Amino acid sequence: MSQTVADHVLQRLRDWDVQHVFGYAGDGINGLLAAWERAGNQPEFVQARHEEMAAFEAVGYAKFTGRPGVCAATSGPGAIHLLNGLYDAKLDHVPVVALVGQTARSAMGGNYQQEVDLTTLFKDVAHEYCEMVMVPEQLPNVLDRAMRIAMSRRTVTALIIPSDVQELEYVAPGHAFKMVPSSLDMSWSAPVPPDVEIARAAEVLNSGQKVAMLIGQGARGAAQEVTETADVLGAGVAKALLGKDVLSDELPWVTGSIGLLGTRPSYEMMADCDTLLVVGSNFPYSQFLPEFDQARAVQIDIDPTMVGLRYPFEVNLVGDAAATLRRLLPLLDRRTDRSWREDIEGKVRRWSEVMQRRAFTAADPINPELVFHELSSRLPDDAIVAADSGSSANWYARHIKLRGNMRGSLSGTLATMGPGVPYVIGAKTGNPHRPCFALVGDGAMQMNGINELITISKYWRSWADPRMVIAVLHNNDLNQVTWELRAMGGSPQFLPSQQLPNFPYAGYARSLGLHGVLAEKPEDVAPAWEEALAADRPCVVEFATDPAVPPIPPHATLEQIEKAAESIIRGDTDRIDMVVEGLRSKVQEMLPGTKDHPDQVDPGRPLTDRP
Ligand SMILES: Cc1ncc(C[n+]2csc(CCOP(=O)(O)OP(=O)(O)O)c2C)c(N)n1
Repeated sequence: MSQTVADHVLQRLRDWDVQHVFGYAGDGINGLLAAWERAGNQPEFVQARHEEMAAFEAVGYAKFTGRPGVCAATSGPGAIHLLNGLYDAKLDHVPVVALVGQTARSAMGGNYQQEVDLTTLFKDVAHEYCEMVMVPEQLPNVLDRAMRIAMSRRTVTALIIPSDVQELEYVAPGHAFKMVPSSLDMSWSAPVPPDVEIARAAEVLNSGQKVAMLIGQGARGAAQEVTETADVLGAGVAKALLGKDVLSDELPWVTGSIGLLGTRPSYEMMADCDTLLVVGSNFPYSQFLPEFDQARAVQIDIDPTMVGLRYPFEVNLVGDAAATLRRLLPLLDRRTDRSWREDIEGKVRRWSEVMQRRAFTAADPINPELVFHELSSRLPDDAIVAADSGSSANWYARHIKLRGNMRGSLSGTLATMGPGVPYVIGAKTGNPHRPCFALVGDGAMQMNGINELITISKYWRSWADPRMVIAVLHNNDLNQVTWELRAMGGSPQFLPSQQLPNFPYAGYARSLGLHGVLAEKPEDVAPAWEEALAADRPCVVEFATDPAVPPIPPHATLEQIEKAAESIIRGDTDRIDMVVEGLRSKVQEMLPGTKDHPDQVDPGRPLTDRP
């Protein structure tokens, strides 16, 4: 029986074992939609509320399954809507393939309805591969290349298929001049640097006494090798946010996140080390790495275009993290003096106590740090966690202890608002047995999360484990930016841009047939999590959190907090509690049991009393 081009596209996606396509309809892809109907919805078309959400869902799917995400949208407006999600994939190095429609060939160039120059529009986001299908014989070659390039370069590729081409009869490329046949098979190999380069790296790493390691998502699959290397070198390991789930946060020498959202032990380890080993990380903020002349440094990265950035590395090894570390390990000298590592472990212990105290510091009404602290110990072993951009990214970075098989991610590089809810929809689509958690601000919920709850209500009954928890930090404020305004310029809060209208998140979830819980006081936080975890369906937990709790960077000084306080005095409309909360959080780090008073800790003592 004859096939249309659209039938062939879906057939080829199935051949690539693509099981889901996240998308939204439109007449620019009507040919594909008709083919989907004929194909019995294989691969399954997962309908988002908005094409940007479809793209985020493809990114979440790819991040949490390791398989390429595929999304589809109509020509013109649908294709334009995909873009932000596609940039999120590109910047976080996630394989996503976009299939978009285009006006019919006969109308092209005629200023026709919905005609947008999609090749130019997608040329940046899909710069490694962006092709228009003009005749059937281009397939399967262009689709195979789109899949292969997205996977091998961990990037975005796009296929633009004009609407009339979708409905043409499919004709395979012939054994002839100017025909390009294609095949599916592909084997993966892990590059390893030459021995002589590995020996150069070993010389650098053996020369110092105080070794700091930084790992990112490129170290995924190398947890064992990273652990052994850190052990031999007596090193501590900091994690860039996208690599947070690579190594357990419960290991005593793991200092946790780094950067503005990072921990104090990571900050101090980088400030004091004499040697640096970076594995699979493109962490951009070099001010959180050692001073340029302070440490001898080695980098390992699989991508030759990404080495040598961020720090004056002496040796840049291009190779797979696990395979390269395995070659490196026999050349490394075991450090017999363990005092550097013991010092790091002590700082990690004390930081954990500080975080506990910060979580239990009083706020009005709920301290957001308490919300994350109470979730951390309750996360099931196979949990998948996504944080949105906003203050929740800070609390996710510092308070959530990922361990074992858990996975976690966020928009690490684009840092866009809005991926929290669609990421877990993508995660759940690919991992229907795993409980998923989205940690989202009220601004991000109002931007798009609320709408995507409708998508959850449409699909949740098909999930093997229906547990999906959407936690909303209801603070009526675009809080992260409010604090950035305060910290950077000491500028007062600009209410027309920062204040958010009220919305009943839990009530709205209930109206959709989901579970909804409202936590209004600190005592409600733990029971709210318990209720959400025990729910027989997806649940929105709305926490009435205090916008006055500052996401303080690890190196913030009391003077900087005072500067923020100044903005309030100069006209910031928020309560004077801002000053009090900021100072109080900082003071938690100075209390007995912290760096200055290591021996007098009482971690069990909740500091719930207000001054
Ligand atoms: C698409 C997009 N728009 C704007 C921003 C800038 N931005 C970063 S965080 C943030 C505030 C987020 O507010 P909310 O979701 O309420 O979380 P909160 O910080 O209050 O916890 C804004 C506006 C962004 N990163 N992405």
